[in-house]
This record gives sequence, C-alpha cells and structure tokens, in this order.
Amino acid sequence: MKLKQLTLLSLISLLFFFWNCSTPEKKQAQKPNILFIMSDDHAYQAISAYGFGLNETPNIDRIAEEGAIFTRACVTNSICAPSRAVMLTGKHSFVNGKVDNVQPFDWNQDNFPKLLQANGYQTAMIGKIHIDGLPLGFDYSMVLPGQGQYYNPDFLINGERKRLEGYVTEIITDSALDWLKNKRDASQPFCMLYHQKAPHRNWLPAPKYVNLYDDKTFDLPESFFDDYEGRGTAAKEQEMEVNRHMMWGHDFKLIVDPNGDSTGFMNDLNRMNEEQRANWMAAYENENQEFLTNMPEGVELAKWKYNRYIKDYLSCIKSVDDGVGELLDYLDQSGLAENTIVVYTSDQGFYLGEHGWFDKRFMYEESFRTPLLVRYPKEIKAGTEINKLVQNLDFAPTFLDYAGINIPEDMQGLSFRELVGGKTSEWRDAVYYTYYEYPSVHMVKRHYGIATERYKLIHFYYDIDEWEMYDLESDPNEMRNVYDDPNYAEVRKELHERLDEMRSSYGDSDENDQKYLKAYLDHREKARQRAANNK
Ligand code: SGN
Ligand code: CA
Repeated sequence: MKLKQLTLLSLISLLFFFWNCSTPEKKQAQKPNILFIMSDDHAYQAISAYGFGLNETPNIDRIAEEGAIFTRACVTNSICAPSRAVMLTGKHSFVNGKVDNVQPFDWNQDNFPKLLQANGYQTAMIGKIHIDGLPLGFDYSMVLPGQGQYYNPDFLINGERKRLEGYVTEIITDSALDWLKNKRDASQPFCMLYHQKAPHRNWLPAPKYVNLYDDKTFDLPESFFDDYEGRGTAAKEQEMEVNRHMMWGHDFKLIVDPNGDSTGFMNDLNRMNEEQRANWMAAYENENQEFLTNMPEGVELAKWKYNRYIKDYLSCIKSVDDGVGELLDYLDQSGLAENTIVVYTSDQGFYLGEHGWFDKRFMYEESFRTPLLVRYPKEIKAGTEINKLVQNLDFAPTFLDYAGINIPEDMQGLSFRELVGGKTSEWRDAVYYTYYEYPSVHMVKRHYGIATERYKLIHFYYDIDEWEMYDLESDPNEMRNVYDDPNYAEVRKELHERLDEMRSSYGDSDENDQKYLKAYLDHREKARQRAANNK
C-alpha cells in the first residue's frame, strides 16, 4: 500500500513536472496568428456579402459567413498613406503626423507590428504600403515602391529593388503563400500584412480576366446625375466625376482619343511583355474601335464610360478575391485556420458612380466607410453582424489585445475584440474624421467632422468656411444638407458640442489644421520651385 502511494505520488509529480515544462510553449502556441488582408480602394459595394448585387466575391464572403461582417466600419481620413499610418499606429493622422499622401511618416514611432515582434511574433509585410522608407516592425518586407505597377511590378524586398514578371495581385498572393510555407519560423506565431494594390486606379485587370464582364451591362447608380443642389460648395467643386474627369487613355484605355490624338496609354502597354500586350489588345481594341467609330452622346456616353470603369474595377477585384481564397485554403490545409485571425478590409471606401463620382476623400458614406470582415473561430460566432462605428484606428489595439499584449495608453483606438466576440455591446457612439489633401488631384476640400449612428456634422475650411449636416435615417444618400434647417437646430447644437469635445480629447485643434496646412503649402511650393529649376 505504501509503495503504491509512493508511485502515485511520483507519477503526479512527474506529470506536474512535464506540465510545467510545457506551459511556456503551450502558451506561445496558443497566441493567435494574424492574417491582415487589406486591398486598396475596395468599395464595400463591390463585396457580395454586403448585398449590393454588383459582383460575386465568394472567398471574401467566406470570412463573413464563418465570422463577422461590420456594416459601419469607417476610416479616420479617407486616403491611402494616412489610412495605413493610422492602421499601424492606432493614432489619428494629426498625432502620427502622416496627414496626407505627401507629408513624411516617421517609422521610428511605435506601431503594432513592432510590439508584436517584441512579444514573440514573426511579422511580414507583403504588398502595398505606400509609405516611403524601409517599413519598420517587420522581419520580412516585400513592398511596392509608391503606388506600384499592375504589370511586371518592381518590389522592394527587405529594401532591395527587384522587378518581377507577372501580374501584381497574383505576385503578392504567391509571395504571401511562399512566406507562410517556406520563409517563416513555424515555431513562432505570425502576423502577416497581405496588402493588395488592386483595385486602385487605373484598374488594369489580370490577363485571365480581361474579358470577364464582356457579356454584361451595368446600370448607372441612381444618384449618378446628382446636381449637388442640396449640398455645399465642396461637392460642387470636386474633380472626381466619371463623366467629366476621367481620362480617355489612363482610365478608359483608349490609345487615341476621339480627336485622334495619342492619349499616353501606350506607356501602360509598353510595360507589358509581348504576350501580355497581345492578350490585352485582343480584349480591348475591337471595342475601342467600335466606340470611336460610332461614338455615343449624352446619357449613352455616360453609360459607356461608367461601364468601362466598373468592369475594369470589378475585374481587378476578381483577382483579389481569388487571392483571398488561396490564402484561406492554405490555412485550412495547414491546420492553421482555427488559431488564425483573418481580417479583410480596405484602406478606405470608394465611389462606384454614386453622385457621379469615382475616388474617395470625402466624409460622405461611400468613402468614409470601408469594408470589414473578421474571422476567428475560437471567439467569433459564424454569421455575426456588427453595426457599431468601428474605425481603422481600432486595428492596432485589437490585434495587441488578441495577442495578450498591453495596449499602450497613447493609442487612440479601441480594441473591438469583446464587441465582435459577443462579450459586450458597449461601444463608442460617435467617431471623428479629418481630411487634409487640398489643393490636390480631385480637389476635395479640407474638412473634419463627427459621425454618430444617425447624423454627420462636417466643417469644410481653408478656402471656404461651410458646415454640412446630414440625417442618414431620412436621407441615406446624403443629398440634403440640413445644417440650416430649423427642425434640426437642437441636434445641430448637440453635434457641435460633441465635435468640440472630441477635437479636444483627441488632441486636435484649429492650430493643428493651420500647422498642417502650412506644411502642405510649403511642400507644394518647394515642389513647384524644383520643377521650375529643372526646366
Ligand atoms: C493617384 C490617382 C488618384 C488618387 C491618388 C491617391 N491618380 O494620384 O486618382 O486619388 O493616387 O490615391 S492616378 O492617375 O495615379 O491613377 S491613394 O489611394 O494612393 O490615396
Ligand atoms: Ca486607397
């Protein structure tokens, strides 16, 4: 009996010993992996899970079916590089310093990949980052310089420039898979930023998709011929109308314009190899000739332009969706799916002809909002729908939270882990927005504003001083500015108060606006002088 007790005791201590030894690794292994997928200018209207009926994105939809879809995710500043800086730092543009596409970004400040790295994660950044300088916080980086090219793009691989043959979206996917399969250290948890350039302007589809929508005709969106009567000066003076501001070559892919002049599109074609170019010409040239010979007018011309735009745009998305499918399949096959958080988002939304527009920048819904789908089987119930105002400001704190790392106090976003996990329904009821890049391409005026679940209050400043207010419940398309409507006097007062509070709590001010305006104008002036000297 005594001996038996002794053996039992030693067995227990032995078990305890092994359990103890294995704890650190076990804990390590349990840290979730993060696959953060972002595309560029991908409108939520062009993801079938959002129900607009424009196109099919079965692979992106899968993330929502097996996880969550956010119906009112939004950005803090609807433009590329600033959005990425916010995503990395968890801080508003006026705090991280990258307020527009031209101001420098300081890579020495904290970002969430650096913090993951310091806590045992392996990190990689593959695709478009659009921020100059070697990306810091990554064990491996393979990024496009600037905007990058669709065909045979150059990459900076850990800082070294190399041109790769092929189509950008497919190359980025192949490289992401290669890193997951062959380059990473499988004993560590990983965080990979897999960030596509597509569907950014000028929308060159992959060789295999140049004919994807040949048999389809898309109807114009209902607000395509908006006359902006119910809006302010900013909406009237923008330069982002499909009908008026798109270019014959760059956007519509004509080699010669209707006057017979060369458009410059040959530059795009010259980057392709012979096979790619022959494939392209076979797909586009007959239709181009037919268009030039029987050129439509008025509404018919608008329809042609819109169709050329939307077909190219959606064809680019087809390759993005394929890539998501390949990554999800790999997670399944490798047994990683269960322990990997998958996020799909875009750097902001985009106009697909609503109000007659393309591009983004405005705090109006289509560009203010961004798609967001998240899957993490361990915590998120399949088919979850979140209608709260989540912002790209929240990515950094959310990822740190999932990884069990303290969220630095100076990060301004909130972790949405508990919200999406169904542990709480408490959330912020208003968000703050800023936009700075003016005067610039598309001429969207400087503005800032507040959005609540129902209302928006926006101030356009610099060369105008105008307030706009929208009631999304009675006017979801934001066609009628109610700022001066006496019925809204009370709401207007409350929104002003909330806006002032938010500006001060986030650390924003008129002085900030002036500081960044001056830096922007100085930058433009220097660029102008450089150009003049080079003449
Ligand atoms: C380029 C595009 C613009 C676009 C900006 C910013 N013109 O200038 O249409 O708004 O980028 O986009 S293009 O002639 O180069 O296509 S962003 O996504 O990088 O912010
Ligand atoms: Ca963008």
